[in-house]
Parts: sequence; structure tokens; C-alpha cells
Amino acid sequence: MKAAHRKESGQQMEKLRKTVNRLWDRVPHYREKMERAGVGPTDIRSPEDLGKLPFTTKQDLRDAYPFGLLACDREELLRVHASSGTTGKMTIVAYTKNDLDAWKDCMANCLSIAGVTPGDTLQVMFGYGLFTGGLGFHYGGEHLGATVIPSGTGFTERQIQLMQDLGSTAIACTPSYAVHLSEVLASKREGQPGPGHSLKVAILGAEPWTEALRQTVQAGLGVPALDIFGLSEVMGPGVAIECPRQDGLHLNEEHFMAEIIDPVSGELLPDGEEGELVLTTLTKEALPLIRYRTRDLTRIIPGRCACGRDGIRIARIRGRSDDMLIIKGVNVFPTQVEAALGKVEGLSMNYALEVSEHRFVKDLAVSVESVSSLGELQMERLEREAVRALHEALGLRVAVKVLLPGSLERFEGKAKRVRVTSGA
Ligand code: DLL
Repeated sequence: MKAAHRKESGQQMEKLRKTVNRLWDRVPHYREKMERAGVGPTDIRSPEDLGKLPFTTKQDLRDAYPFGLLACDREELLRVHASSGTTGKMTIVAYTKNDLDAWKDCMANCLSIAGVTPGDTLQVMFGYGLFTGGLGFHYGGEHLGATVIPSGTGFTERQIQLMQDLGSTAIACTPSYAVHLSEVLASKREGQPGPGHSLKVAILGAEPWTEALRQTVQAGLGVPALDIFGLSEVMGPGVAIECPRQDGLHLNEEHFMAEIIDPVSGELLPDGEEGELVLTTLTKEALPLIRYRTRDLTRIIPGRCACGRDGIRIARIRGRSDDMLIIKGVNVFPTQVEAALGKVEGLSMNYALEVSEHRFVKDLAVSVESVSSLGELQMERLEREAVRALHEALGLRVAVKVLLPGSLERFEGKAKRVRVTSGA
């Protein structure tokens, strides 16, 4: 099957050439990289030529901290954001006026794909500040013509009150927070009729999640839960989003080109094969990125979506290549654990992974809450079932502890599911 970057319109090529020229002319780091790779702007004539360009990595951004990769004058910057730095030193991302306009267009487009319309009320439960989630949704929502409630993270009771009193029709938050929100809502509504809200959609992202977690959220809130993807390095939320068909995320091709590569060899992979997502920005002025290695693992879904859009779709992100745990020689992604736990009736989607290391061998233990309070015997039965489900999914025997509801920590932003301890 043919590899990525098809369906490029002349427009996309034009934008790509412009981006490459801009970097060549204005960013010495990029010019040096291109020269080292023996490629210059005149070599970029067809979409296949994208592959001649060198990759950009997180390390390039770190080395250039804070403004070393800037492709505009410092005075042209209207805003900066920063990546959280959970996997190393913080990186700064920057936006010109046109970048902010493009971002809000992108986000308004995503919200519209998700079914949000002018007149809807969008409650943004992502963090406002250096993180791109809050302000990304905020300006996109306003640009679309929705009423935006910038409620930010946490204060779940107050979130619910706002949702009810102001009649929110859409919410945006992390999938793990949506689980928590639905639990708190359920406990407050016990015995009362109706859902207790006017929502029609939940738009969730910023962390990997599975179909099992989607089902939990949808059952809890009674509305579709759609996946939105993005990363601060290339913009923020708004790179790709699911439509209500829930069959892959539509890439915003006006602004990005996508490739999937083998994370080890760097070779381009054919459509349908899972690998690392590589993104090239097409419209950025302040911080254009060529072939940025996201470390996110996904695949391009071949064919046209039943919604009628025929652009590139990516599958939900399985995780980051650096999220992968090697447990007794077996590669394990936290999302595989989540998917396996989701198969056991009676277990919730609140779980934690504990990785311990003894003489260079890592072991995994999983804690997971039951949906309701159970007796000892029932908990033990759930534990046995979870061990079996994990064994089937991973080929590993993993210790499982089933806990009572409410035992594990809840997260307002990105969930931190994995804890590493050094063993005896
Ligand atoms: O998480 C931007 C965002 C905000 C996306 C709100 C969606 C909603 P960063 O903090 O830079 O930006 O983190 C980017 O988060 O490379 C992925 O590893 C992960 N990620 C983001 N969205 C998803 C998703 C924002 N839908 C990193 N599924 C990315 C899986 C996701 N992982």
C-alpha cells in the first residue's frame, strides 16, 4: 500500500515550500541541518521530497531553548506556551498573530467536526496557562461562536454546578478527568431522574485512552466522547479530531502534513502500519517544524470515513514510544493494561501501574478500583479475572490488587498512571 503524504493538494506543496524557504532563510539551525543532509529548498518539488528533509526532535527544541528556532522577529510574538517538561527540560513554543489566528481556525474546525455549533455552550476544563489545552479550546470555541466557560481544572462540584446552571452542551477535558466527573455527577444524582446535564458531546484528549475508557465515559455521561489530539510543539490541541463516527481522527491538513515512520530505522511506513507520527507544519510563522518526531504511536487509516471526509485519518494514539515499559522482556503500553481491565465487568477505569526493578528486571503490579463496594470474596474473584485478562493481553502474569471505589488518586489534568519504585 502506498505510504503517507498522498492527497496533497497543490496548496499543501506551496505551503510546504514556503515553510522550507522560511526556515532556510531565517533559522541557522535548520539551514545547517538541511545542508548536512544535502538538501535545500529547491529540492522540494513533490510530496515525496518531504522525505529528503531531516527530522526535528524534542532535543532540537531543548537545545534551542528558549528562542533559538524562532523564524520571526522576537517583536512579532504575541504569545508563548510551554510544554510541561515531564520527559525532560521544558520547551517554549511561540506564536505570531497569524499563528494564533490559524490555531483558533483549526480549533473551531475541530469543534465543528465534533458537532459543536454557534450558540452551544462549551465548558473548558483544561488547564489555562502555559499548557495549551485551556486557551486553545477557549479561542477556538469563541471563534466558532460558542459561549465559552473557562472553568479550568479541578473543583469538580463547581464544574457540575456550572454545567447544570449554565446549560453546558459540550465539555472539554482529559479522558481520565471525564471518568471522575461522571462518577461525582452520578453520586450527586443518586435516585434522581434524568442525566442532570444538557451535554451533547464530550471532547477529550491530551493523554492516551482506550475504547474501554470511552465506553465508561459514554455510559456515565450518556453522550458521545470524541478524541482530540495535539501537541504544543506544533500548535496545541487541534491537530486532529474524531468525528461522531468515531472511526479515526481527521487530520487538519490545511496546517499539517503527517507521515508514519518506523521509530527505529526512521523509514516511512505504508498506510495502515503502526509507527511514530511525524508532523510537518504548513502555516506556522514563529516556530515552523519540519518532520517533527512526535514519539506518538499510531497509524494512518486507509480509505474514506463514513462521514464523507476523505482526508487523512489517524488511529487513536496507542501511547508514546517512551511510555513503553519492558516487563520481563515483554513490551507493555499502559493503554494495553487499560484495554484488558476494561474487559472485566465490575472493574472501573481508575487504575495505577507500579513498576519495580530488581537486578535490572522490571516487574509490574496493577491496582484498580471496583465499580462498587464489594465483599472480600467478590474482590478476589475480580482480581483473578483481571490477572487472566492481563495474561491474555500481554502474555505476562501481573499481580492485581482490586481496591474499593475512591481509593486511588484522581487527576485534574493528564493522569499519571505509572509509578516506578526500585525493588529490594
Ligand atoms: O496535550 C495538547 C492538547 C490539549 C491535546 C488538549 C488535546 C487536548 P502537550 O502537553 O504538548 O499538548 O502534550 C502533547 O500529549 O504528544 C501525546 O503524547 C499526548 N496527547 C495529546 N492528545 C492526545 C490524545 C497537549 N488525544 C502530547 N491521545 C502528545 C493520546 C495524546 N495522546
